[in-house]
Amino acid sequence: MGKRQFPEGFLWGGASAANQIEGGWKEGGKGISVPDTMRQRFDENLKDYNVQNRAVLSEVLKALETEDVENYPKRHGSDFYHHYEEDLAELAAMGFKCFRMSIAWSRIFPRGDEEEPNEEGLQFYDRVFAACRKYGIEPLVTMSHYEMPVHLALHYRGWYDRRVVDFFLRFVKVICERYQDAVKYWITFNEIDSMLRHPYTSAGLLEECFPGQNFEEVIFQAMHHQFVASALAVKICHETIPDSKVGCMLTKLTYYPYTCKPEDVRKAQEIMRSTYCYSDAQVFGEYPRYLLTYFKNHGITIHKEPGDDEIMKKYPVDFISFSYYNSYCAAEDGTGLEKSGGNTAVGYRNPYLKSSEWGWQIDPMGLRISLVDLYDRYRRPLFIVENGLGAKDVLKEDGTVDDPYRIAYLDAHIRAMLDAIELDGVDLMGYTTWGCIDMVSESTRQMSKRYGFLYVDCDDYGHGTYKRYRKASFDWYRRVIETNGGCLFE
Ligand code: BGP
Repeated sequence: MGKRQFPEGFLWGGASAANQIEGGWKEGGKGISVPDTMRQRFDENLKDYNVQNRAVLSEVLKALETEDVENYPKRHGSDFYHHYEEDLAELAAMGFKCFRMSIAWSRIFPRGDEEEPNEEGLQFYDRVFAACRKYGIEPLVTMSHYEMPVHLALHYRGWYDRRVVDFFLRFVKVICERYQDAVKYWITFNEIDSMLRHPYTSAGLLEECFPGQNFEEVIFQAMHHQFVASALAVKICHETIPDSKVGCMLTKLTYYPYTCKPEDVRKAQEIMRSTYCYSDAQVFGEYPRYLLTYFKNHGITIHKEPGDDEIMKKYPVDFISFSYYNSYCAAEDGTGLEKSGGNTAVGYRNPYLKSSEWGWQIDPMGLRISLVDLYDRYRRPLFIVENGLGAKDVLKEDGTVDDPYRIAYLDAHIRAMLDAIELDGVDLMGYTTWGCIDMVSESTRQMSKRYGFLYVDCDDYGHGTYKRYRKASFDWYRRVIETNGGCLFE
């Protein structure tokens, strides 16, 4: 093999989400969003691997009565709202080709059901995209990253209500038209599959709002609405921005059989299928037969409007994007096995792998396996839009942060990506590491679970100067991008 390098034009960069990075929760006419109502959970045992339990209505209502920012970390984020210019300059200094971000729905439609958008919110993103352009950074924009206006969750019961599809499409139309010259790459819903694991975050669904109903059926109904909305968002995007590329996004949950016992292998297959079914629907444009079988066996009935099937079929996605952090083990009978945590899911601990401080098992080979599985299944370009290591970094007195553990993690995953491209023939468009600037964690809402190349001086309660400091990984990643990955093989 000759000199090892990533393909020309590979989109190197980093990723973020408005609700975790922006702060400015009430500025510029922004409405209150679902994540603004989510309290910190530092007092809980975060290692009990049950960090994504379901939200409760009374807690949400309580949140709406308080201006407290300390205990509602998504309200302060990393204050990107006021730091975007310097942040993008720093990302450009690292050589970023691409920056994944989301547009907060509640900045554009504060309640979600207005007829007209909030001009001030639109202007904020005008400025962000202008800065991206200035630095030659291609934005990759998620239309919905766990951040619906809370009004839609409480007054319409979230994505269960069909009218929310129309509200969302109004938002999509507005942002596609407004940013047609600025944004070419789009993602419709972040981790669409996560709705089953955290229905309030993903779809504004609170169980108490559906008394007497089968809540799983409610979730699948909301999921159907997101499938239709996603397909129509692809349509709007393609019609408004002819050279645009639109992707779906899934949580890549990679499960291995705990042993070679056929029962364990079957169990792993079952779980893997249950994560693929959402991308199957968005790529093949129809419900996979095994999901329909599941509905039948569990008495789940989805209401479809006439034309929904045709819409899903007609507007599939252009690429498949996904998050990958770790792998899991599956066993038919888990008695006596130790659990391990991960990106919104739980599995059994793999004795061959090490874990992060949050118990997520580190597995670069699992990324290569995931890439091959996805590419063989879909034969469409893939985009890794989240990957990284959440760790407790220490800012030293001289303003430096040593994070060799992060460099080691990313190094190994990037090598696995290149193996997938060069040895396994996978078509990979790009790589945006998660949380390139430190931001509030999604699952634990901690600031101290850091992923970035830039350290943000802010603690779990939002106290600090919010000043940014380059970590050791900053220069390392700059070199990786500069050499198109080549420096890893020198
Ligand atoms: C994904 C989400 C991100 C993100 C990431 C890391 O599920 O799309 O929003 O935060 O996981 O998870 P955490 O922040 O919980 O460590």
